[in-house]
Amino acid sequence: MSISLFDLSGKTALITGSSRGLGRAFAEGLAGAGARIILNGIDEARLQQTASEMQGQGLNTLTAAFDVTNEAAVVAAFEAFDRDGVDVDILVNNAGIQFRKPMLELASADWQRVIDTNLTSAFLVGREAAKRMAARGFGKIINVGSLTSELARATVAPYTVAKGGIKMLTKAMAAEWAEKGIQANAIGPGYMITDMNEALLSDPKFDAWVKGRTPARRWGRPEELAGTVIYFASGASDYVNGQIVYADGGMISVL
Ligand code: GCO
Repeated sequence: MSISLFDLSGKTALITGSSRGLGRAFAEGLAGAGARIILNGIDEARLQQTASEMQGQGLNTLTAAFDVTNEAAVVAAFEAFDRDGVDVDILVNNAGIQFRKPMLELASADWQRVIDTNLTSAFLVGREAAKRMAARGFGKIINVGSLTSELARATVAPYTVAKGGIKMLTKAMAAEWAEKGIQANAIGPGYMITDMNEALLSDPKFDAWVKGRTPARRWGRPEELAGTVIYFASGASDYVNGQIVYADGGMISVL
């Protein structure tokens, strides 16, 4: 097996929501495999900080600050890539927020905000990327799902619905875009050590539940997801489409 199957040299990867958390881990992993990285977020200063840190590690990193929930901003961002001669070969639809509240108390605006950020953005950015990937006959789209792509947990309904939608959007992308040379797949992270999960990590009862419910008996580290994303971004997965791989310490596989 040639290791070059996983070599991303000469490829450019756009990772949405990548100034921190899982998105940053995906960016660093793909950069480590040779890809040029375009970081995305809405906070330009934070993006620049992350880009400077990655450039300091010798990683080829650009930034593109735009709101992935704003269709006009997404279209404009890709038009700018076109003008600059930047081909997005790999797209990681990672942007996402969490909002924990029982549905009986949930405002529709909060519901909509989560759906827009965690699901609709993957369609908006995926569509613009796929238009250009199809013209070149090549593209890799990796959507970021969750354990909640399969199982529901109380108080995170909009997140769960969005992540379930991510799994099926991935299959819909495969249905329409595989013949155009695009492979669309998804990763389903387990309970990971991230800022988004700080409230859970600092709750002794929840921490104990995660460790008891996960066969690996621990939370995951963001950098542990890099291998799965590199696999889906590389030539190693050219005949894989519409799949979701759970990197979750085994949680989704056991009662
Ligand atoms: C929660 C967590 C989860 C994890 C992850 C699990 O409130 O249950 O935020 O949603 O972040 O998505 O796969």
